[in-house]
Amino acid sequence: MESFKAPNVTGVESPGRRKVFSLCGMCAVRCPIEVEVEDGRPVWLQGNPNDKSMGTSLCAKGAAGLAFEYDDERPQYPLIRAGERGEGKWRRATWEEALDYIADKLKAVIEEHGGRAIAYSDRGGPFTDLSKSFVRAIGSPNYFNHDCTCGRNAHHASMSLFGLKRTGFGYDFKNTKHMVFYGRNIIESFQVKEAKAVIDALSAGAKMTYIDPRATYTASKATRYLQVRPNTEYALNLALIHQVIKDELYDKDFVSRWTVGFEQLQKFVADKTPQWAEEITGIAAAEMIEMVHEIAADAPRVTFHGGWMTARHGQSFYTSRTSYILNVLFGAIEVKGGLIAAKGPSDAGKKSLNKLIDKIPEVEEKRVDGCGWKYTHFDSGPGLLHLLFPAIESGEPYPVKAYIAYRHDPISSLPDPDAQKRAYDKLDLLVSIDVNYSEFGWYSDVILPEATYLERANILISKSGTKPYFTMRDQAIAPRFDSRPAWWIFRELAVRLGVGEYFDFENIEEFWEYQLEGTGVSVSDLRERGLVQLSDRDILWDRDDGLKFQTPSGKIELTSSVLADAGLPDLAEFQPPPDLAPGQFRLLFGRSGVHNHAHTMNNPLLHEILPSNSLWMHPQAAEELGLSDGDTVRVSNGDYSTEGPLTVTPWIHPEAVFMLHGFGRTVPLQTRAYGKGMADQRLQKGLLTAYDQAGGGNNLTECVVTVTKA
Ligand SMILES: Nc1nc2c(c(=O)[nH]1)N[C@H]1C(S)=C(S)[C@@H](COP(=O)(O)OP(=O)(O)OC[C@H]3O[C@@H](n4cnc5c(=O)[nH]c(N)nc54)[C@H](O)[C@@H]3O)O[C@H]1N2
Ligand SMILES: Nc1nc2c(c(=O)[nH]1)N[C@H]1C(S)=C(S)[C@@H](COP(=O)(O)OP(=O)(O)OC[C@H]3O[C@@H](n4cnc5c(=O)[nH]c(N)nc54)[C@H](O)[C@@H]3O)O[C@H]1N2
Ligand code: SF4
Ligand SMILES: [Mo]
Repeated sequence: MESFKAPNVTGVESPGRRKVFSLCGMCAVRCPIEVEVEDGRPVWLQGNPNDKSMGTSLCAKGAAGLAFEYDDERPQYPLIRAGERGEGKWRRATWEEALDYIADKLKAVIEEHGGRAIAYSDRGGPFTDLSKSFVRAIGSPNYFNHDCTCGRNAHHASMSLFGLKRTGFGYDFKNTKHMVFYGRNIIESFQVKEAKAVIDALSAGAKMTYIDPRATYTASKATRYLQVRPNTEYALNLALIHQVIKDELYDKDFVSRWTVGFEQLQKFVADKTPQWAEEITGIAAAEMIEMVHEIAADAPRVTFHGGWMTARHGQSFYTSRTSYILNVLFGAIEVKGGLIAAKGPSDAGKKSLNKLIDKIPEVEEKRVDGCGWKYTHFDSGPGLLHLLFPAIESGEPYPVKAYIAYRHDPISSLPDPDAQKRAYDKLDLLVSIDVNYSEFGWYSDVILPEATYLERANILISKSGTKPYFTMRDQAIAPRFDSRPAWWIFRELAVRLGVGEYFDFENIEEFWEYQLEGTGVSVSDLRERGLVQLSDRDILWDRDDGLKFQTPSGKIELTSSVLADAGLPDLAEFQPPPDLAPGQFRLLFGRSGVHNHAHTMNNPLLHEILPSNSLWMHPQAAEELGLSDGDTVRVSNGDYSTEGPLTVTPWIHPEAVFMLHGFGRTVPLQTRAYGKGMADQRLQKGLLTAYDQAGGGNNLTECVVTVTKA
C-alpha cells in the first residue's frame, strides 16, 4: 500500500500530555475546543476557555467525540463497489487505486461532456475554499451545498430585504429584552454559544415568545407559547405587522431613514387583521394585540428570529421576510439587543485571509440548476441541489454524469430517496467522502474515508461577528485508520486530473502560510490560543448614516426590484394549507439535543442516550383513531410506510404528527443504529422537487401522512 504519513504538525507522535486548540466536528457549528492528548491518544475534550462566550462547555454530541473517535464502525480504508449499487458489496482499495479509479471515470466524463457534467455538493460552511477551488479547477460551475433543505428560504428573505446573507446578521441575545422564535428550537437545536446567551438573557429577565405547533424544550422556557396551526405563521406575521402599523408602534425615524416601500407594506396589510389571522392560525386575536404591545415596550431591544429550518412550505420565504420586517419596524437593526450585522476583517481595518479560488479562472458555463441566469433571484453561489435531479433526468440544459458528495448525505437530507436513486442511476460515477457510512455512501461507487476532525487539520477560517476573528482546526492525533484529510484528497484528485498547478502545497502549513500572507497573523499566534481576535471591541455601524445594506437602493427594501424582476410580489397573498382527510396529518420533524441530523445515530454513547424515535400525536386525534400511547403505528405516504411507537401528547397540534429526524438507518455496518426508528425523509414522497418558488427551499413540512394501528 502507498505510504502516507500523517504530518507531524502538532508533535502527534511525541509522548506525554499536551493540549491542542481546535474546532469540534461533531456537528456543523464547529465550536472552539481544547483537546487533551496523552501519548498520542485523545483523553479529554472541552470548550476552548480562550473563547469567553464558549468557556469550557460542550454539548452532549461534542462530548461524545471521543466515543466517535474510538468507534470502529466507520470506514477504515477506501472502498470500491463490487456488487450492484446499494447492494453492500465492496472491495478494499488502496488510496492510489481508489483515486485513479475516480480520476479515470471523471476524465472520461470530462472528455465526452466537459467539466460541467460533474456535480459536487458539500455541507457548505467556512472550509469550502478548497473544495470550491477543486470544482472550479476541473471546469464545473456546479458546486452545490446542503442549504436548500436548511436555511435557504431565510437566506433569500434576508437578501431580498438587506442584501445581506442569512448569516450576515447576528442576534444580540445577551442584551435583548424580548426574543421571538418561530419553530427555532434554539435550546435543543442549538449552537452552544447562542444557547448560552439565550439562557443568560432569560436569567436576566428577558421575555421569550415561542411559536411552534409542537412544544419543544425551548417552549418550556418561554414566557409565551403559541401553538400555531402548522404552515400558517405567515398569516400571523401579516396580522402582527398590521397591528404594529395600526397602533403606530413602529420606529418612525428608523423606518423613514432606512426603508423603501413602507406605504406599499401598509396598504398590503390593511385587511390582514388579527381577527382574520385568528381563524387561520388558531391564535386568539387578543393574544396577538397584547404581544405586539408588550414587545413595543421593549423595542428596539427585541429580536424576531428570521428562521433557520422552521416551517418548510410554499410560503416560507414570505414568512421569513415578514419576521425580518418586524425587526425593521421595531428599529431592532444594528442596535444592542437586536440584530447586528456580522463584521469581517475589513470592518476591523484588517486584511482578510487569502483565498485559493481567486487564483483559478472563473468557469464561463452556466449552472445546470438555472440559478443566477434562469432564476435571477436565487443566489448562484451554492445553487439549489434539488434542481440537480430534474436536470439529471432530462439532460437539460446539459447532461450531468458524475456526482461527488463531501461531508454531505443527500439520501438522509433530501426528500424521497427513491426519486433520488432514479436520477443517480443515470450517472457514471457516485463518490462519497465521509467519516461515516452514510446512506448516500452506501449507494455510491466509491467511499473515501476522511480523517476525523481530531485526526486532521483543515484550512484556516475567518469568523464574522461583532468581533471578527481567525481560528483553526488543528490536528490533535494521527489517524487511527487508513484515512486522509480533505486537503490531501482534493489535491490528489486535482493532480490526477491535470490541474495540480493550483494545488501546489505539500502540507497544510504551507496552505496556512498562503492564507495568512499580509494579515500580520502567524500560525503560532493561532496555535497559542486557538483564535486571534481582529478587534477588541464590538463593531457597530452608525445608525444615522453608516448602515451598509447591499441592496440596489442601499436601504431595506420592503419593495424589492430583485423580486419584481423575477416576477415575484414583495408580499404574496396568504395561501391556506390544503385540507386534510380523516386519518391524515402533516408530518413535522426536528432535532434532538443529543444527535446531529442523521450521522450520530450510531455513536456508542449517543445511541445509548437516544436509540430511536417515536411519533407524537395529539390525544384528541389519537382518540378519534382509537390509538393509545405506546401503540405501534404504521405511518404511510404513497407506497412507503414505516412503523414505530406512538407518543400521545397535547404538546403537538391536532392536525400534525411529529418525529425526530435522522433515524431509520439502513447501513448494516452501523450495527447499533441499523433499522432503529423511522426516517422522515423516506416519508417525504414526491417532495424532492416541491419547493418555495421565491425562497428555493424544499417544502419539507408539506408532507401529509396517514397513521393507522400496525
Ligand atoms: N442538537 C442539534 N442541534 C442542531 C442541529 C442538530 O442536528 N442537532 N442541527 C443544526 C442545524 S443544521 C439547523 S438548520 C438548526 C435547526 O434548528 P431549528 O430551526 O430550530 O430546527 P428544528 O429542530 O428542525 O425545529 C424545527 C421546528 O419547527 C417546527 N415547525 C414545524 N412546522 C411549523 C410551523 O408551521 N410553524 C412553526 N413556527 N414551527 C413549525 C417543528 O415542530 C420543530 O419543532 O439546528 C442546528 N442545531
Ligand atoms: N427530512 C428531513 N430532511 C432534512 C432535515 C430534517 O430535519 N428532516 N434537516 C435538514 C437540515 S437543517 C440540514 S442542515 C441537512 C443536513 O444534511 P447533511 O449535511 O447531509 O447532514 P449531516 O448529517 O450533518 O452530514 C452529512 C454527512 O457528513 C458526514 N460527516 C460528518 N463529519 C464529517 C467530516 O468531518 N468529514 C467528512 N468527510 N464527512 C463528515 C456525516 O457522516 C454525514 O454522512 O438535512 C436537511 N434535511
Ligand atoms: S454544538 Fe456541540 S457538537 Fe456542535 S460543534 Fe458545538 S460542541 Fe460540537
Ligand atoms: Mo441545517
